[in-house]
Amino acid sequence: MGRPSIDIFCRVIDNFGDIGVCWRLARQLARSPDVKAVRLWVDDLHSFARIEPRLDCVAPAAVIEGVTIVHWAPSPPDLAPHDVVVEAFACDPPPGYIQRMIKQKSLWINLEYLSAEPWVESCHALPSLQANGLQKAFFFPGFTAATGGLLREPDLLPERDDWIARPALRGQLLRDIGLPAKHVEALLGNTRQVLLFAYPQAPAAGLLQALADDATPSVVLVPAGVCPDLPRGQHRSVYVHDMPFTDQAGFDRLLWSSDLNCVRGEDSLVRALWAGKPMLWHIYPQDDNAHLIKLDAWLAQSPFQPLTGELMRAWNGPDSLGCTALLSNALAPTHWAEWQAASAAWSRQLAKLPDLASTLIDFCLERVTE
Ligand code: TRH
Repeated sequence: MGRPSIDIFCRVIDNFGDIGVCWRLARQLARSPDVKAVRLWVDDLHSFARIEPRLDCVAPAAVIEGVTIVHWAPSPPDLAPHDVVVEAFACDPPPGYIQRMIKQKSLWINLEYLSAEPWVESCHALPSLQANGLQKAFFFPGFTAATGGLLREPDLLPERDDWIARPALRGQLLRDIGLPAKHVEALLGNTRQVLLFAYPQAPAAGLLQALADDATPSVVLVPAGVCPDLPRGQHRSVYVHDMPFTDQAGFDRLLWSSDLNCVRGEDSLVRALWAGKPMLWHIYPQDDNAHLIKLDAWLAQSPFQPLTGELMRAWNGPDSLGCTALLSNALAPTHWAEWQAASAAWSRQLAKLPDLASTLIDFCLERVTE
């Protein structure tokens, strides 16, 4: 068995989740001694640069952390395909490239979106012989051992614990995102830190109300452009800070150090799970409310109390007042302690499962010879 070389194709549909997942996966694959080379094809370098400031948007190709980045422009370069070609979220590699994959007998993998729905287990890793003779497999991330798992770097949790143990690093990060000194001091004391990353329709006003009604003061960190209707600045005991986008490492650290993480999409959800703190998931909205089925499937796998599930559903609905009432309940000491314990326990439990990059490499090693 030889070490496979791997291509990843990423089309940015909207937001940052597509490139967020692909970039984490590409870096982890490139660090693996079992992988020969990794190339990431991306159609939208500007979105990529928002979460990876080392990227030069005008350069046609770059190498960062061992990953060769290729701009997937309308006329992409005629490169020879690697042993394995991962298309993220059915993004369709260019037709000329697929023709070359046939000659090369590349293994074709479609990396699917994350879902906790039960059918995922029976579809994960299913092969499908294409009319052109290529083998294609459907690879599903997931929350159980019968799926491809979740993205998690090998040292992530020890790294997290080490970083949390050093408050000076946290203070520096908060200063780096422009938080005024008195709020940095407050957060290093007993003030609650909330990270707010949600879609524009989230009942963020309800969150603000519940936090302001609570005895503990809060600082809410909101990435630029997120929840645009939520006023920034001081509101009673809550300070809402508009922060610049950080790279993914900085984003993870903000999640690790927050008391409450409001996340959205799929990559920030997974990273909030690794933070092991109470979280509110604002799931990516889909037609016919298909996302609410996914939310329920995820809640069914979670260790959360029914009240937390109710809160999570309210966070994904339009009722700001209802959300305030449920969140105020959840912030009350007994429920809050339960929520914290359940979040930490789920994080530990999920971390015992194989991670997505490792299951993908094992899958490829079984099928690719040098
Ligand atoms: O940006 P998103 O809303 O992406 C969405 C979802 O992935 C959704 O499932 C998909 O269908 C849709 O795009 C097309 O949310 P997500 O998935 O959490 O991705 C955000 C990424 O941005 C994640 O990798 C973290 C990163 N990020 C930073 O690196 N720095 C930051 O400051 C912020 C706010 C985010």
